[in-house]
Amino acid sequence: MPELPLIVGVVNATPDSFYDGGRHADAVAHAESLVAEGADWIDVGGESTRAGAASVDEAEELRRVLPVVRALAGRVTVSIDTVKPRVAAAALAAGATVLNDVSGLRDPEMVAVSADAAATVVMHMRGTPATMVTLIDYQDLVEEVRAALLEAAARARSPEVWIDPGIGFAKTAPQSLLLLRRLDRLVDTGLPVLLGASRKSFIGRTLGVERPDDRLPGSLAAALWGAEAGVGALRVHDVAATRQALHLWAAIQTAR
Ligand code: HH2
Repeated sequence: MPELPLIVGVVNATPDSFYDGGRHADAVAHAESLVAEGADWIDVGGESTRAGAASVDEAEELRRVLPVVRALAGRVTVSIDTVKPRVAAAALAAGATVLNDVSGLRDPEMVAVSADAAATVVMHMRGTPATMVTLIDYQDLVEEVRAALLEAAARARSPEVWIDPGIGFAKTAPQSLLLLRRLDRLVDTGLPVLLGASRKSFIGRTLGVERPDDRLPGSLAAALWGAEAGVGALRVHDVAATRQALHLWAAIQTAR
């Protein structure tokens, strides 16, 4: 069997995430169900990164994420999706082992916290979720994203570092498509690549599918594309469906 990318189940303990905000009143139960569906890794976040999302204070973010981290720690890989060093530190102390920083270790305090993680995911973004929609002028998108990710990865102090193109973060829909087409330029760094395309707006803009609820087919296409390109992990909302798609992709490759 070809090596399958890890499936990272998204758990947003938030009321306002673009797809699942407020959908799962009990974030621990939702995380448990994603583990039961076969997630290899759970990514827990307590603050939405969607453009224009309200910011959340540290105490509230911790109140949202820590119960999920504690419930899963030791059973499955748990990452903490935050840009706040103190939230990251507390989640790592509570049993998360991976730091997922969508701002790509721009904060020196976060760099220090990464020393306490077994692995760090550095994602590419420009500005902040509040400003990123205007920061979309690139001379050479693919090479600039690659260079920025290598710089961010070099700052990490954890033994393992993942890079992530940050689909939809300071990128238009055509730019997100181009980054997907050129995933080879991230895979060829030799660093493991994490891809988060699940239910994102580039699918909606490309295909005219307005509601995130209706974007599962496009999400599965992006996941399989990523698998084919050699990414190491797929960050998805739909674990069972992604797993089925990946397993069929793998079965076809070994058919004889
Ligand atoms: N995407 C989102 C959040 N965190 N982290 C990484 N490493 N890669 C991603 O692509 C990524 C991420 C946005 O998706 P979601 O968590 O579903 O929504 P929201 O930020 O609104 O909570």
